[in-house]
Amino acid sequence: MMTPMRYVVLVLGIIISLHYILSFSHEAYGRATSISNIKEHIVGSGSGVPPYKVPIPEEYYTAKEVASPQGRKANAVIVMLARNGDLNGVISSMKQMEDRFNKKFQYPYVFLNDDDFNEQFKKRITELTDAKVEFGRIPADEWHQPSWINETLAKENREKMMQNNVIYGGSVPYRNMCRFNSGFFYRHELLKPYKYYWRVEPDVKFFCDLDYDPFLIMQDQKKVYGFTISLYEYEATIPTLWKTVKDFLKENPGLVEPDNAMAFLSDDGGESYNRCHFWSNFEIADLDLWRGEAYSKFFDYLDEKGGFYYERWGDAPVHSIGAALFAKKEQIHFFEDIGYRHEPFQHCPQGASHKKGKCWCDETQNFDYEWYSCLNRYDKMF
Ligand SMILES: Nc1nc2c(ncn2[C@@H]2O[C@H](COP(=O)(O)OP(=O)(O)OP(=O)(O)O)[C@@H](O)[C@H]2O)c(=O)[nH]1
Ligand SMILES: *[C@@H]1O[C@H](CO)[C@@H](O)[C@H](O)[C@H]1NC(C)=O
Ligand SMILES: [Mg+2]
Repeated sequence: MMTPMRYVVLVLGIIISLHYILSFSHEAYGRATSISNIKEHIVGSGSGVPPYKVPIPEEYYTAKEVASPQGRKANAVIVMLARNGDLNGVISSMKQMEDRFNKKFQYPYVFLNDDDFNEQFKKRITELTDAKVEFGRIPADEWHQPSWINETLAKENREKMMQNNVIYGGSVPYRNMCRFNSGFFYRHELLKPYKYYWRVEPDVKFFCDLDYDPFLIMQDQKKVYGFTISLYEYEATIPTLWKTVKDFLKENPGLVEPDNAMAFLSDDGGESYNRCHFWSNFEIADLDLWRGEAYSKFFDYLDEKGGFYYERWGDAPVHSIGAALFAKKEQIHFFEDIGYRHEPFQHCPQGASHKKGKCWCDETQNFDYEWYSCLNRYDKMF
C-alpha cells in the first residue's frame, strides 16, 4: 500500500524528471531529445571495441631520438644493486634516468641482487625501457661475511655501534653491501663486457635533462671517476681505516699516482684523514680503475684487515680513497650539471647549467658549499 506521502513524492519526482527532459529540447543541436534518440546515444557502435582500444596509428609517433654525435657511444652500462622489496624505489629512479637521459642514449642496464629477482620485478623493470636489461645474482662468497672474520669480535663491535646509535651499525647485510660495492661489483660476470658505469640507487632524483653523453666525456677526456656530492664520513664507522691505508701505502710505495688527489683526503699531507669522500650512491666511473693492479691490491689488503665487518667501512670512503690516490686529480670529475638528490642531500646545478638542463630543483637548495660538504677541498686542488 502506498501512503499518501509516498504518492506525493512519486508525483513530484515525475514532474521534475519531465521538466528536465523537456528543458533539453531547448538546448543546442545534438542533445538527446527523445527516448529513442537517447537510445541511439547510449548503444555502442556494435564493433565490440571501445574507441580507446584502437591503437594510435604509427605515423603519429615521433622517431626515437638519438643524441650521440655521429652515432658514437661509449662501452658503458647503468648499474643498480637492489632487493625485490626495493622495486618501487628502483622504478622511480629508473624512470627518471630514462626520461632525463637514457631514452635518447639507450645504454643497457644491469641489476644485481644477492637473491634471485622475481618475475614481477623483472617485468616492471623491463617495461620501462627499450634498452637491454640484464638481471644478475651475486655469488654467495662475494656477498656474505668471510669465514675468516672472527664473528665473536664482529658481533661485539656491532653491539657497541648499536648502543652508540651509529647508522646501520648493527646491520650485517649493510656491511655485505658495502664490501660488495667496494670490491666485487666490477668483477661481476654481467659487468665484464663494460668499461664505464653509472651507479644508481632506489629513490633518488634526477632534476635536469642531460642532453650530452657523460660516458663520452669520461672516455674522451680520460676521466675515471665522476661525482655530484661529497661530504664527511662518520668517524665511528672508520676508526682504523686511515691507519690501514697508511700501512698499505708503506708496503706498496709504487702504486700511488704522483699527481694524486691526496689534498682532497688529507689536510696534513696524508698524516690524517679529513673524512672527505665522494658520495658513492651516485658514481659515473671507469670500471678499469677498480680492476687495475693498485686498487685490486688495495681492496684485498683492506678486506684482509676485516674492517668491513669489525668496523663499518663504507664503499664511499673506500672508493674515494682509491680514486684519489690511484688516479690523477684531473681525472676526477665533478658533474656540476647533473641535478641529483639522494636523501637528505642534493646537488642543484647553478646559473647557466640550471637553465641549460631545464632543472626543476630550487637553486638555493644546493649542498655544494654547505658546511658539511667537501667540495671546497676539491676546488682547492686546482
Ligand atoms: N640486493 C641487496 N641490495 C641491497 C641490500 N642492502 C642495500 N642494498 C642496495 O645497496 C644500495 C645502498 O643501500 P642503501 O640502503 O640505499 O644504503 P644508503 O644509501 O647508505 O642508505 P639509505 O639510502 O639512506 O638507506 C642500494 O642500491 C640498495 O638497494 C641487500 O641486502 N641486498
Ligand atoms: C675472537 O674475538 C674474541 C673477542 O675479541 C676473542 O676473545 C677471541 O680470542 C678471538 N678468537 C680468535 C680465534 O682470534
Ligand atoms: Mg641509498
